[in-house]
Order: sequence, then C-alpha cells, then structure tokens
Amino acid sequence: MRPLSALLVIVAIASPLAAQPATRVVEMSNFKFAPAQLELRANTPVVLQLRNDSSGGHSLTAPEFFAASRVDPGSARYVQAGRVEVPGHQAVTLSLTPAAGQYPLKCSHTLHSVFGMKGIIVVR
Ligand SMILES: [Cu+2]
Repeated sequence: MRPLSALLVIVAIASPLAAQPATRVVEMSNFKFAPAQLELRANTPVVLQLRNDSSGGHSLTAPEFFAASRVDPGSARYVQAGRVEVPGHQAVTLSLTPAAGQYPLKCSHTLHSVFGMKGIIVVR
C-alpha cells in the first residue's frame, strides 16, 4: 500500500472513534475512590464507569455535581437524590456532561467516608 493510501485508511478508522466521549473509570473499594480526585472537562460529554470490586456495596454520592451536570436520559435512572449505588462486584456506566466547578464526593454507606472513602470532582 502506498503511504498516502495508508494514511487515508487511518483517518477513516480514527474519525468515528474521535467523536465518541472519553470513558473515565472510577474504582471503588474498601474504603477509597481511585482516583480520589477526578478531573473532567467542562461542557464535554464523558462516560463515567464506576467499578466496585468489593463484595459489599458502595455509592458515589455527589449531589452538587449531579445537579450541575446534564445527565443523559439513559443514565438518569442510576442517579437517585445525587447518589449512584453500585452493588458489590458490579459496575455502573453513566453518560453525562459536567459543568465547571469543584464538587465533593463520598460514599454514603455507614462510616465509609470516615474510613477515607471520599474525594473531589474537579471540572475545568
Ligand atoms: Cu462505600
């Protein structure tokens, strides 16, 4: 294949992928979020994959963040009163568009945030 042809093939393959929102993974375990500081781009659609590798349940609770974000209709059912529950050994995938700001996040389960399960979402 000539170099120009190869380049055109690469562009054709890459373009549809570039239009997809980036996926950011948040790992939930006993008792932390990883990353504890989640950095997102303002007004840019993103897919958040919340993975709980523990046997017990956790939540990502960030009412101000979810109130300020535009949560896609298909993901809205996962957000209840600013909280997303993720049962043990499961994952929840959310599509949303965040707004600029700094938002505290924590796990709402008893004592989990006291044990360190908290963090911040920074949207620039
Ligand atoms: Cu928890």
